[in-house]
Amino acid sequence: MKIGILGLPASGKTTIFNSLTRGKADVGGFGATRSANIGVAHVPDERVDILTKMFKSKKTIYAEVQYVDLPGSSSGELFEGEAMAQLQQVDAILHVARAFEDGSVPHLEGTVDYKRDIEKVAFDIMFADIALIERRVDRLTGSLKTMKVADRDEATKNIDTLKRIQADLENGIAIRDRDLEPSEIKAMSDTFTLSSLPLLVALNIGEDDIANTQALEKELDGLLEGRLTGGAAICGSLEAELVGMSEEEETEMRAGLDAGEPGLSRMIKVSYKVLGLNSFLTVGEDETRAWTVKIGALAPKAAAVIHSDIERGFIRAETVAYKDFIEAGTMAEARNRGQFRQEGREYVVQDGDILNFLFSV
Ligand SMILES: Nc1nc2c(ncn2[C@@H]2O[C@H](COP(=O)(O)OP(=O)(O)OP(=O)(O)O)[C@@H](O)[C@H]2O)c(=O)[nH]1
Ligand SMILES: [Mg+2]
Repeated sequence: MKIGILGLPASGKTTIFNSLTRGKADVGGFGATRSANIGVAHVPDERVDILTKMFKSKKTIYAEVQYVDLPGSSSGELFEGEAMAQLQQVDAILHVARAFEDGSVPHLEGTVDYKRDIEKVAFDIMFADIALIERRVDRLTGSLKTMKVADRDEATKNIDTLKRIQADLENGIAIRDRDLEPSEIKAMSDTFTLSSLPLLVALNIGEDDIANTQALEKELDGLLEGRLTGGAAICGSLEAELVGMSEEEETEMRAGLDAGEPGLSRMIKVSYKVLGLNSFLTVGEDETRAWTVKIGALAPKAAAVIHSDIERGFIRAETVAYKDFIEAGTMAEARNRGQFRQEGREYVVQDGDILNFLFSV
């Protein structure tokens, strides 16, 4: 899973990217990020920590989310050059919206107003799509003349469909908010669009607002009514400070602030939910590990995440739900309780399943 970070100049994109990925990219504002920063965040997962201890695993590996901090332009143009090329590779967009007040950091619009900025970026995304679809329609229309008659009908239909989607975008309907009909999916298949991607918002709040986090997130949820959207409030400057600390120092500092669950953890969890992802777990002396699958994935698809050979030679999966395993305390007891199950190809993997695949190649 890969998430592209964008937002207005100096909204704190790189600051939040650094905290998510424990990176050290240059911050500064107004064009400080000239080329994309790419990094990986670990998905915090207490289950992985607990299982590591129980199995005395030598290694602990968390699920990962890749973040790309997109280069911006000082004029606030979001979709030019390298940024656009990077966006074609992402599974979701993360908009960093500035909510912190700081006189020493200028704002493109002169004032801090995250509602306005969230609306503007959502609008810009749709506006970019209108241009992308227009270009596609022009190209298709241009090629009609030289097309075989048999293909022309189909192409004409696709053009009409694209124009309909464009008209809806002009009326403020993002592609992620539509139920695409099969004909629409087909017409769109060669057209890259941005408003079809899930849209996440990280509200970059000031330190004064940390105590207000819950109320702000509630408000943010109200602003993000559309489908495939979600958000969290993060205090960029605090998180940036914490990245440099040891784990003990960090825990102590967070406890002192009464900030609750770190915004970064919530952000990653919201991303998981909006993208429709689950984690399954594998355990053993060598390693305890979390893996990412799409909700609804069948056992062989989950096996493929580990290795294509395991999917190819899939025989069956042995599984116990994390919760059941913890209650039972050992695999043997889970077996006694009938909670250690054998599942076949049609099994739909659940979040928190501890899985072992039997396969032969
Ligand atoms: N007070 C305060 N300052 C912040 C916060 N987050 C970022 N900043 C400051 O805002 C400035 C811009 O931060 P960056 O993270 O570089 O912002 P950016 O969006 O990546 O900027 P560009 O890549 O240049 O568009 C820096 O001086 C940061 O230190 C915050 O939560 N509070
Ligand atoms: Mg930056």
